[in-house]
Amino acid sequence: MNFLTAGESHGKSLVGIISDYPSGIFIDNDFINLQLSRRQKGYGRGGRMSIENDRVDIISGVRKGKSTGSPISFIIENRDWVNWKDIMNVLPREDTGTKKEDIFTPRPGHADLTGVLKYRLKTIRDVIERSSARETAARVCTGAFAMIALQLMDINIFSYVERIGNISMDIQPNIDDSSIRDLIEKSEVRCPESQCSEKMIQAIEKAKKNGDSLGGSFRVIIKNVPPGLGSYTEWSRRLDARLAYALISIPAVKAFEVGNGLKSGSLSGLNYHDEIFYSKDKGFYRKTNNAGGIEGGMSNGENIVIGATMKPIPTTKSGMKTVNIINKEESISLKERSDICAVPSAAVVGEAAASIEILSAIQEKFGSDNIDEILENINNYKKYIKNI
Ligand code: EPS
Repeated sequence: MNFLTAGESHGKSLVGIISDYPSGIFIDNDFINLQLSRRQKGYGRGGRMSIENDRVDIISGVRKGKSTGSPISFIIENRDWVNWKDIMNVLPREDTGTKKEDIFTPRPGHADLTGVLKYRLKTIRDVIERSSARETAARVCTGAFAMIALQLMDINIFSYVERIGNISMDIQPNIDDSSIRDLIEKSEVRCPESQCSEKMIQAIEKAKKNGDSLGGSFRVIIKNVPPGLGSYTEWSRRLDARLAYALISIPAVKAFEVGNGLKSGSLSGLNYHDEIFYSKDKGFYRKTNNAGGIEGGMSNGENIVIGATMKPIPTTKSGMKTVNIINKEESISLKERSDICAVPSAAVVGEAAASIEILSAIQEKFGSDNIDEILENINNYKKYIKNI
């Protein structure tokens, strides 16, 4: 599947177009809306989230509840738009001359300065409307379509937050524990360890008091992926590289990891690599998963475990030193309403981004027109592997 998103943070709405989505899939609007609401949650979010109530409005590609194979298009309305109608007017009109419209003090760490230079824009407003992480609502919506398809293949995805600021989980949780997903969803920071969740919330509170912001790390787990998605044959087909692209493109994400990738450089080969075993009912399997379910750029049949680190949000209440782009005088950076910490939301976006890549890789291997055809091909492949 391919997709394109459009829309400004305070424009009328966000828009998405998905092409090459298989036909014959029942599209559950409630499920999509649930994913949109999960993205809106998380301790540390700013005032915008109490204005919005993100809901999908499907425009095409679905008839009588089922995908038809035609391009799917959807809209997510921005409720806040009513407060921005003049500033965001698409028709020619006079500048409002307000502080909200005429922004000249770029935030260190944001797209502000380079965006203005690159597109020859007169105000930073033109940059931040699109570079805003609000775009990720459209990505979560697209990802929800992918998840619906993946569920039919018994592939499921979840995420958790392992670090916020300098608070991190001491040990990795048991991702095969059936209660873990409940613990994650119950935590306001998507951390399965309750004491750690509390400490993370306190850290966010402290940052808020200091007019500061926080980043952190999250992990995305994808279970029951058949071996052989992606390929070692060409650089652009490597599944780990594609997942890296999907996660790094989430605003503010600065680092990506597959399994124990960050530690891999400090371990010896004998200690890092996952030994291979065989049993009649499991087939080929590993007892460890340092590779995060990907070897040679292909899924190997184990859980896919990927991680990403998000930098602290560049909009801070205190502001930072910057230069006014008009008079070139030293100044303090733009102070707009923003989040203090959005790592829990980024984790939900990570699930969506990974789902899109996994479904695309499934379609490459097993076909893309119709869901029944894809499921038949997967079953045949699984039978072949079992009887090998
Ligand atoms: C966001 C909407 C934005 C920000 C945030 C994410 O709304 P507003 O700018 O109106 O407060 O809360 O975006 C950023 C942190 C950013 O740097 O752009 C959302 O819907 O996720």
